[in-house]
Amino acid sequence: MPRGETLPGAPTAEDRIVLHVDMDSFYASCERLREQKLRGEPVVVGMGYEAGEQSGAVATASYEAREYGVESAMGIETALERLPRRAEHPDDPDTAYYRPVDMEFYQDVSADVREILGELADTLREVSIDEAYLDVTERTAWEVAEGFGRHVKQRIDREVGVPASVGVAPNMSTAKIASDHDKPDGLVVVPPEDVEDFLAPLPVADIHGIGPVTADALTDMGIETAGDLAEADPTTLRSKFGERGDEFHRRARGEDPREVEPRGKPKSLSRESAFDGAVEDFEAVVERARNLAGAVAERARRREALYRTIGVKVVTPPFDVNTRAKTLPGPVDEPELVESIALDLLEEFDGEPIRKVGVRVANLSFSERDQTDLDSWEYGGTGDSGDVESAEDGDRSEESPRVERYTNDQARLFEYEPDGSDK
Ligand code: DCP
Ligand code: MG
Repeated sequence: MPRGETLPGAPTAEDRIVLHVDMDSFYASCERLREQKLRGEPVVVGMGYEAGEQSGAVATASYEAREYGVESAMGIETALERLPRRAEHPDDPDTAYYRPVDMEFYQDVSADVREILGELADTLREVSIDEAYLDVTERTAWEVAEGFGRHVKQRIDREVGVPASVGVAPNMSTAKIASDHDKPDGLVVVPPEDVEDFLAPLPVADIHGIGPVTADALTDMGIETAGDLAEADPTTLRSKFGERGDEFHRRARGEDPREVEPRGKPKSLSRESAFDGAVEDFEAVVERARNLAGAVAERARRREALYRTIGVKVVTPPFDVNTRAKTLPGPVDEPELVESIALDLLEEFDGEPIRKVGVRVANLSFSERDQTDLDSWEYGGTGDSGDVESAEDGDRSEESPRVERYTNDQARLFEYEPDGSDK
C-alpha cells in the first residue's frame, strides 16, 4: 500500500523509525579506553586467557587485528601464530596486545552507553552487552534520521569514549543489518522506500533467521541473495521449509512486525561454559561449575533477584543436554547454596565425558513493585536447548553463523539470560 493510504491512527511499519546500535570490537574498545597505548594498534581480548599463556579463545579482536585473520572464537594459540605478542617483540608492528576478558569493566562501560541510549529512545531494548534497539519514531523523522544517528554515535563517543555502528530502518531486522553494513564506525540509514533495494543484493545468510544450513539449502535451490528470496515462489518455499518459508519470504522483503519492547524481568539467570572438546577430568568440571555458580549468584544479587530453584546443565557427547534442578521451600539469596547444590547435582556425572557445563537459578522473585513485570514477561528463546545464543535474544536464530563460532569456542563464558523458559 502506498504511503498516505493508510487509515489515520493505524500504525504501519512505515510509521516507525528503529535504530540499532552495535559497539565496534567492544571488549577491545573498552581496553583501549583505559590503556591509551592500545589505540590504533592490534588488540586481542581472550576469554580464559591469562597474560603470557596460550590458553583460551579470542572473545574479540580489534579491526587492526582482524586484518591478520584473527577473529572471535579462534583459539589464542592460533591467534598468536598470526599475531605474536607485542610484549615479546616490542619493535615489530605485526604483533598485537593481548588482554584477558574483564567482564566487570565491560559491564560498567555498557551501563554508561545504555544510560545515553535510554535518554535518546522512546523505548529501548538491550540485546546484549554491546547491542540495543531504539524506537526513535517520536524523536526524529526520516528526513533528518541520518543526523539523529550521527548524534547517537557522537554522544557515545564523547561521553563514554567507545566507537559504535548505527543502523536506522523502519524495523528491527533491517536496522540490525544496516548497523552491520559499514562497520566499524558505520552509520547506515535505510528509509522505508529503500528497504527492498537495500536488502536485495545481500546474501541470504544476512537475513535474520537464516543460518548456514538454511543458506546452503537455499543456494541449492538457486536462491543466493535476499532479492532472489524475495522473488522466490512462496509455495516452493513453504513446501521446503514449512511456515519458516513464509517467514523467510517476508523478511527478505524487509517485513518485520516486531516492536521494540523493553526487556522484562528474566525468569531465570544462567551461565554456561564450554570445554575445548569433551573433558573427562571431573575436577576441572567442578572447578568450572564453582566459578559459574559464583557468577550466577552474583548476577542475581546485582539484579536484586531471589531464587527458589538451583540447577545445572551438563552437555555430554555428542550433544546431549542434561538438566537437573532442586527447588527450595522458599526464595533465597545465598551464593554458597548455589555452589553446594550445583556441585551436588553434578556428582551424578562424575566419570562421564563433558563438553559443557552450566549453572542456573530460576523461580526468581523481585521486589513487589516488579512482580507484574515478572508475570508479564514473555520470551521466545529456548534457554535450555543448549544453543547459548538463542536465549540472548529472540533476535538471533538457532542457525545464525555465530552459533557455529560459539560452539567451537573453547571457554566462552556466555550469559544466556534471560531465557524465559522456567522449567
Ligand atoms: N564475544 C565473545 N565471543 C564471541 C563473540 C563475541 O565473547 N564468539 C564478545 C566480545 C565482543 C562482544 O561479545 O566484543 C560483542 O560481540 P560482537 O559480535 O558485537 O563483536 P564486537 O563488538 O567485538 O565486534 P563488532 O565490531 O563486529 O561488533
Ligand atoms: Mg559489537
